[in-house]
Amino acid sequence: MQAERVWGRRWSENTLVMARKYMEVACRKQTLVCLAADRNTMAGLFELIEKVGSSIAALKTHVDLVDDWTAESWDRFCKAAQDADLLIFEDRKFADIGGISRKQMAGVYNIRAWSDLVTAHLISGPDIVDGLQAGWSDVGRNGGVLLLAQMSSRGNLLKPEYTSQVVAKGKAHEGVFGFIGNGSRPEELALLREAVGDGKLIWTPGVNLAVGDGEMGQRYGDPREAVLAGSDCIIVGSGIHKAENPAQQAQAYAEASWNALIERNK
Ligand code: 5BU
Repeated sequence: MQAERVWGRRWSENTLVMARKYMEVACRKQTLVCLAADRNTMAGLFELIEKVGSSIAALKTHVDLVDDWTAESWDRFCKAAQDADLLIFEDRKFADIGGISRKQMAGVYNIRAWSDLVTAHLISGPDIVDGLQAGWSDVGRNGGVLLLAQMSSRGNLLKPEYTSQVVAKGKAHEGVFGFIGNGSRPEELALLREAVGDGKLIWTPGVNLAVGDGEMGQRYGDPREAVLAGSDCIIVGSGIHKAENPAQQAQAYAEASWNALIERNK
């Protein structure tokens, strides 16, 4: 099977349903790109799926930044994402105690009903992962939590000591899909991969073909270098959605990430 061959130990050491689903989608579409779909209108979001859906494996959302959000239009948007063979990843960065996080998976946005993945800080302790998993169970669905082990933004407070505790606790938890690492610093990422081993995935924001500083403290590193340092998915936002030709750019990121995965395996 192609996914097993391409992903090697990442596949054999990771049996989480959602992790394997991602690895299969990535192989089918030959891309390790997650698009950060940071558009604030529903029309803008639909346009992104239509233009770049075939070059990406997952769609990362911030459901609370859409100006004209309605439950009905979001439902259609999620169906379009599923039809385009995309995992849906709500970057909600949950951080509360377990019981409240479970409730926050419901509410107006009802994140548990449509997300395949969510992000969480481990600042409140490991019960947050149980709370989020209970949220998906409440509606009979499966999902995976990505824990923030590092961040891409300048001056963030996720220092190495904190990172290693997140990794130690996260590695031991079945409900953890993987970790967010800093895509802008390959050397930090390589250390994270060493600590994580092969049993969990690492996804990385802070990636752009134009490396350097971004808006308001964002930092960018090169997609190929991020994958070679141990990233399993590059999260790219403005590099694609603000490009003059988003379809062409998405394909460039797809090729850079996929070729780097093949190179990593040699
Ligand atoms: P950009 O346009 O490629 O800079 O978008 C990056 C996206 O990744 C954006 O949606 C952020 O919320 C998200 N992000 C990040 O940039 N850095 C982090 O450490 C984390 C998430 Br966690």
